[in-house]
Amino acid sequence: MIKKCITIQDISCYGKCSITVALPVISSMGIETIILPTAVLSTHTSGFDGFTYHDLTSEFDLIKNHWKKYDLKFDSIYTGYIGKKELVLKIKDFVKEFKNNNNHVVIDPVFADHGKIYPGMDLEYVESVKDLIKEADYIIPNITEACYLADVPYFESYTKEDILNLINKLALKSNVKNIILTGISYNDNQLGAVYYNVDKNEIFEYFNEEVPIKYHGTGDLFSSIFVGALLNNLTVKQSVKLAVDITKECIKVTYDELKENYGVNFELCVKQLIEQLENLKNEKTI
Ligand code: PXL
Repeated sequence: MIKKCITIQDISCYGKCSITVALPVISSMGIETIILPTAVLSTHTSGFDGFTYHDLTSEFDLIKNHWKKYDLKFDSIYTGYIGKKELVLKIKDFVKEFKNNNNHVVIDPVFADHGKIYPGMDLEYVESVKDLIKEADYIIPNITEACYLADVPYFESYTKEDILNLINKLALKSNVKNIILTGISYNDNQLGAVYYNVDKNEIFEYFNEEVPIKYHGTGDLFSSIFVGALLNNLTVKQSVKLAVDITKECIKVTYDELKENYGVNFELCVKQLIEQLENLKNEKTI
C-alpha cells in the first residue's frame, strides 16, 4: 500500500523551499504527501523585500480536528519551518495525537543558520522547539541549531571532536534517538552530514563535493529526500547518503546553469533521485 507522509510547514509561493520542495520531492519518491500549510507567503524570505505573509494558525486545529473525525493515519510526520511559538505548541499536540507505534516523526528545527537565529524568532521560540523535538524520532539540525538546542556556544571552525561533543550533548539534552547534523565540512572541498544513533552509540559520516555557493531551501531539500528515503524502507544511513548526494547534485546543476538563483532546481535531478533510490533499495544495506 502507498505510504503517506504529512508535512507541516509554510507555502512560500515563489522561490523554492518548505512545502514547494517537500511536496514534489516526496511525491516523486512514490509517497503520498499530505500538506498542512502554516502560512502563505508571496515569496520565501531570502533575497526578496516586502514579501506578503498570511498566517494560517487559526486554520490549524480546524484542519486537525477534521482529520481526526476520519481517523486519518500517516506513516511519517515531518515538520519544517514553523516560525511562531503558538504554532509550535499546536504542532506538538498534533504530533502527540497522530504519533503511533507504526509511524515516525521527523523534525527539522529550522530556526537558525550561520550562528544567527532567523528574523522573527527569538530565544523563547528556541525553547519551544527544544520542547517539540522531545516528540521526534529523528531531528535534522544544522550546526547553529544544534548549538542552540544543546546550549553550546556557536563555533564557526571546528574539529571532528567538536562535532562529536556537540552531537553527544544534544542527544543527552533532547533525548532524541537519531540525530542527523547537516552542513558539516572538515575541509574546503567536502560537505556532508553526521548521523548519530544513540541506542547503538554509533556515528556515520557521509560527504560529497562542496559546491562553492549557498542557496535557500537546501536544508528543506535534504530533509525531504531523507523522509522520502526512510518511507521507501532505506536504512537511515542509506537515507543520509541519498540526501547528501542528491542535494549536492541539485546545487551543482543550479550553479552550473545559473549561479544566482532563489533556490535549487531540484526538478532537473528527479530522474537521478529515483535512479539512486532504486539502486540503494537493491544494494546490500549499509
Ligand atoms: O527554508 C526554510 C524556510 C522556509 N520558509 C520560510 C523561511 C525559511 C528560512 O528562512 O523563511 C518562510
